[in-house]
Amino acid sequence: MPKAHEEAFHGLPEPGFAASWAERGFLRFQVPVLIPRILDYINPSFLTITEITRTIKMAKAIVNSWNEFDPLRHVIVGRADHTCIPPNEPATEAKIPEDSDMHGMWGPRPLDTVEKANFQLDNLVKVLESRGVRVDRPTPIQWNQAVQTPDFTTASQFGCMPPRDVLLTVGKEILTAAMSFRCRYFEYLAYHELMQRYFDEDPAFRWEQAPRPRLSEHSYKPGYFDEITIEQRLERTATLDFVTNEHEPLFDAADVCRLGKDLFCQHGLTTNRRAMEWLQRHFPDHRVHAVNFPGDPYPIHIDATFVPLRPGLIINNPNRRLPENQRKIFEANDWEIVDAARPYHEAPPPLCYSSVWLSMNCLVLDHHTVIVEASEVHQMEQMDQLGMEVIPVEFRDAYPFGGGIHCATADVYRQGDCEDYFPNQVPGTQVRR
Ligand code: DAV
Repeated sequence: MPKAHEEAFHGLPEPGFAASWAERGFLRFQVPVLIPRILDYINPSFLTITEITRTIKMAKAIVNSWNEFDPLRHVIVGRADHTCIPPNEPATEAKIPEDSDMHGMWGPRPLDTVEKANFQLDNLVKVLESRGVRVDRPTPIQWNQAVQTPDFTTASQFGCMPPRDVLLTVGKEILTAAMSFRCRYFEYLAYHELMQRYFDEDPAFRWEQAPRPRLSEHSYKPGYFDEITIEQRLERTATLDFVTNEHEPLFDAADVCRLGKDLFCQHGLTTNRRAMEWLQRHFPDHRVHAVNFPGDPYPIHIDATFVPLRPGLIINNPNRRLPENQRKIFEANDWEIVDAARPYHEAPPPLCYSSVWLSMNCLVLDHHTVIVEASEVHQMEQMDQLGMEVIPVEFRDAYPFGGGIHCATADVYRQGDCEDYFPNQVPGTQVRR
């Protein structure tokens, strides 16, 4: 654990030690966190008792994030340690190139690649901290362990580089997703210590878990990944035919785009309709929408496809455009959807499961600032034209471990409340009409 985090971690209040809490914890940890948050919320020209009370309440909050773009104050950044290439399983198809040494192999990734990925992840942490964002890290477990449940076995697990896939932050809640990959069944354990800490520090934090799926053979379409042409794959995904069926609710957190009161969920390989119905019942004050993006032969996660930069502005992958009928709700509320810039690279790095479109998998720090992968010159230029300050960060060595800069992070705290950005609802996308 790098020195700065170790210190921050050990400086936290421990329950039951009131004296040391007051002396060490509050002064060393809480005060530096609270003062900027209090200042954020104070508008000196309109101080009323209600506002002061609200300010103090918000200042105590550790967990709060309603969207993808409000000012980021606290985030989790993943780690590459012990990451494995999992064996084949029904939900996935290991996309290892034919001519690679690792073709047909699974198990721990080579150590030098782990070190390179961790170097870039640690650098991302430094950049975030230099911008005043507090950063927490997961505790990796030995992912090279087999898993056996009453319904399935898998010979290895995956890793905890992409917290975005498993943790869905909605307001004061962090929800562990019901993921469809067997190798990811216990991934949430890497975040257990952090969740416990947020639970102790923040009286309003809701620590939640979606129904644990069974992931038996009944949840998948047999033969889905058998040899077929890309055209046939595109036909299938356009007609909402995915490897996961509707047997039980399944979703990855990275399929959910959070825009205040509205949650836009990508229906694809990793998220089904039943999960959207579950999310709608679980978040009764939200409106859950189903979206899909024809043009993607492997639709996994919305964050290299449909990426909001600020209220009213989204970049959309030009190979995976949102269909006309699903755009209406954005048009009716004056949101602009622009084509994202082309990726700089023609191929992803070796042993990477994601596409070149990680170019648009950026992390928005606030309505005017965004972190983009440093070699993605076209995407950086477009961001600049769209009025964003761009912070370039090298990240391609981390891609094979589970994705880009957005994937590698999960929100803990963004300043701001739940806004209604879509007061004009249009039929066509809502899960409940
Ligand atoms: O385009 O391969 C990657 C998204 C990872 N969260 C893609 C999607």
